[in-house]
Amino acid sequence: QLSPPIECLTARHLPQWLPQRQASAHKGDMGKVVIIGGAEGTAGAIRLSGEAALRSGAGLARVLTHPSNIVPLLAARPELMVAELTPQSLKEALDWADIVAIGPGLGQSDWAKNALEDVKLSKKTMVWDADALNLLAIEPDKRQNRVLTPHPGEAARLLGISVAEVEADRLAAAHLLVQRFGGVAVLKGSGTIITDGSATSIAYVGNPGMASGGMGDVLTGVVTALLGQGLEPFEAACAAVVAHGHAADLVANDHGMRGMLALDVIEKLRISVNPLQ
Ligand code: NPW
Ligand code: AMP
Ligand code: MG
Repeated sequence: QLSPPIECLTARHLPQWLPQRQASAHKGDMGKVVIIGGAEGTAGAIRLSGEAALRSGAGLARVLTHPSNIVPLLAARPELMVAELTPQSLKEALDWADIVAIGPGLGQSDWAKNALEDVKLSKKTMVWDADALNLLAIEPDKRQNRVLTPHPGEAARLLGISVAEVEADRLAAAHLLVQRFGGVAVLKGSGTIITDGSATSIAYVGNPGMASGGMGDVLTGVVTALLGQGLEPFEAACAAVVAHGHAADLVANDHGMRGMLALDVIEKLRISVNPLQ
């Protein structure tokens, strides 16, 4: 039996996923997203996800986080709505949101585990990253309403194999992630693979300048925002990976790769998520 072809994605694909906004667009239409994460000391991760969601066009972005992160986050990005992550705030936010992302900087404490248990009850479309994936590796489940964004280390934990085994056959690892956990898998790294188990794409964007802390937290925000703007999970994941990688390529064109920061990539998202039609 022949496998379906694997599509190779480049920045030229962006206009097909990211049409111009309608003149009548309003913030309630552009995606109400909630992003959950940021234990004590990792305000950075959740700030990067929240800011990337806004720079990718989310209409309204709420962040639920550790109380110590609230003031720094609001000072850095007043456009975000920030609140303490409690069972009550989470319940309200899950009712309000169109899309839910969880994991960046979340940690694996009981506080984190309880939040993930509550999120699991939601039928909203979700993005699981970072510590949400580490917790999923401990307590696996399968669901379709979810985009998973593991790096090879997280994929290895999810699959119970070594990083070397993931990297030896990235395509097989990505398919196995979907078989075991459902939904859409984004296996990050050079040549990011996106699959929903039937359609599969590989992204020819991005560069080794992205090998620095916080880059994946940015991708989480981009996927979440594009889901909020109505893209289907597989196309949102493809478009996000390409917009994110292309933004990093624009940074590299201007300044080179070494010393590239996640915030530099967010700055260039303003170009990559607004492709010329
Ligand atoms: P090694 O080191 O090569 O043996 P972890 P994390 C392995 C938050 N962050 N790409 C690698 O193996 C995140 O959101 C906060 C990547 C190592 O064992 C998370 O919540 C920031 N890894 C939390 O920190 C900025 C690869 O995987 C492990 C790999 C932990 O996330 C940083 C690393 O992964 C960060 O985003 C590959 N190609 N190949 C902030 N500013 O607040 C092998 N590995 O242990 O899950 O740690 O990704 O840093
Ligand atoms: P994380 O490890 O979660 O911070 O995610 C890292 C992000 O940077 C992912 O989107 C990776 O695909 C990307 N990235 C890291 N290193 C490279 C590389 N050498 N080439 C292309 N993309 C990379
Ligand atoms: Mg990460």
